[in-house]
Amino acid sequence: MGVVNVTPDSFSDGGRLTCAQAAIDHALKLREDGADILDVGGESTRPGAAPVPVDEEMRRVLPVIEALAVRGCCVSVDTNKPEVMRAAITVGVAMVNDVTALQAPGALDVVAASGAAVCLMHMRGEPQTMQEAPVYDDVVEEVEAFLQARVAACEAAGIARDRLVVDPGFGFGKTLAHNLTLLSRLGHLTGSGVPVLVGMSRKSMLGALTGCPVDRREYAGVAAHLAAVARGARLLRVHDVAAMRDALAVWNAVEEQHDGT
Ligand code: HH2
Repeated sequence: MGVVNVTPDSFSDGGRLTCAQAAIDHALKLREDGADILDVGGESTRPGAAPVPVDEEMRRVLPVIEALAVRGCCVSVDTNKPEVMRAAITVGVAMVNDVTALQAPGALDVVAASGAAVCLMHMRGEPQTMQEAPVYDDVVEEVEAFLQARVAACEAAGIARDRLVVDPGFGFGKTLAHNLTLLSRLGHLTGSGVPVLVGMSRKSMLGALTGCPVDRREYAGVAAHLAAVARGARLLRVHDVAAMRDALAVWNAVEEQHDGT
């Protein structure tokens, strides 16, 4: 999954794709680089980010989604607003990627009434304050319990299990230690049968581990995402698609060769 942020303030690429044509060109390049899904977002969720009004978010994402869908791309919309979800589904998204796991009033119904897939992500708190002092008794158990509850809520609302993807939400109300615990024990989530998506691309956990600024975290991101694949992750949300594609080509070739000895 390639990241297409149509925002002025995203943490790693804000302001680079604020006009629709630049975002469309970038997304098409990501597809050429090997992305199977293009994730279009119009509101940053970085720690401290300011909320964006519905109209403005729609103005940012809808022309981009429509242009990509018309070209046959598989597009997801990164939003937590039911109004944006509904409009994005109308212009052709195949998936709703919601960092609040369809908890907004009406969100479950909007997705249930469509055929779209959905990514349910765990976040502790809200972007404005989520990194202040996140505390868990057992981060893996708590994230797993939350995601299971959201899967159950989706099923109860009529969204079949085979339309669901879950995501532990790296960096969303989590310290470096929480993120590393979740990554190292990702097998607890991938064992549930619902495909797991992970997104660590360029995030501060990689900066903390390497000392690299946000524009030099590509290698660290590849390593982190391969660690997730080794533990069963099925979808990777990344900015640097070409690097990830090459790493996966090598990884998959080795896995296919492996005869269990
Ligand atoms: N991370 C970000 C945004 N959306 N969605 C899912 N499912 N998982 C993630 O880990 C995730 C996400 C944050 O990254 P980015 O979009 O690059 O930054 P910003 O929120 O500042 O636009």
